[in-house]
Amino acid sequence: MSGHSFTFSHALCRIPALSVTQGLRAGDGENPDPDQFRKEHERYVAALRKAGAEVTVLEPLEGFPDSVFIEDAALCLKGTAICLPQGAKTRKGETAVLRPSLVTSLIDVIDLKTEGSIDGGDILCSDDTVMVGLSQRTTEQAAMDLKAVVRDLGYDLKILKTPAGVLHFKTDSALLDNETIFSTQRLASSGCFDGFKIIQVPEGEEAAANALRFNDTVFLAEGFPRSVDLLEKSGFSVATIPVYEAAKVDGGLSCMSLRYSLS
Ligand code: CIR
Repeated sequence: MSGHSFTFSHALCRIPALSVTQGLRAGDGENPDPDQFRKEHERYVAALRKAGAEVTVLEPLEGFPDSVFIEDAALCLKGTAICLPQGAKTRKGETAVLRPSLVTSLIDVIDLKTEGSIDGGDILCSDDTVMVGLSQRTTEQAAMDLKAVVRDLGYDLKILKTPAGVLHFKTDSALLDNETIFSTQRLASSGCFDGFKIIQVPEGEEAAANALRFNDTVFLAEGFPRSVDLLEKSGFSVATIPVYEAAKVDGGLSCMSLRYSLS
């Protein structure tokens, strides 16, 4: 089945908690406005529904300020969810709270057993390969342990490196189709995407790299006109979503959903 890494029948999202004001961030930028964040989140959910998915929206978790970034807690491959032990101290309990929803929604749920840690944001999947970027959140041990799990699901796993100072591997890259990756120059220049066609994110628009190919649409964060042009000229159907509040706590488009297929 070709294209299953970007073809989805379902998605899980979580409403931002009011405590998102305490969300982790690298700098000391301003707090997101929770009400505005929720409005943007509604737009995000509506966009996924319009793109053809049945979206389950989970209740906010006040005890976990970053829980809106649901992608970091699990990896979904087709109809199987793999629960991931996250790298940030304040986020470690998110996976356990999410697990019952995964059991309800997906066909199978596996717990990754590892001494290490790994965030979903560091995992980029094509149809047959799981690419893991080692980062401040993701350890080599966890990547190795994940390799054994995904092998049983028919995937090869490649261990790569998230650039220094970049939160997650997918902060800087997105799969556009089975052969094509949208990537920043700083990530692609490492040669990690050899074998793929690379569309380089325009200089100055690096924050557009966390795009999301979802069925026939490539979603981009609002505010990156040169990226929109470039992808449209490359033949992709592009739509933009406002993610200004998520960006204040280092979040982007891919982080706010877990995408999977039951068909
Ligand atoms: C964090 O630092 O964990 C959150 N504030 C942002 C997580 C973004 N997740 C992602 O890129 N997959």
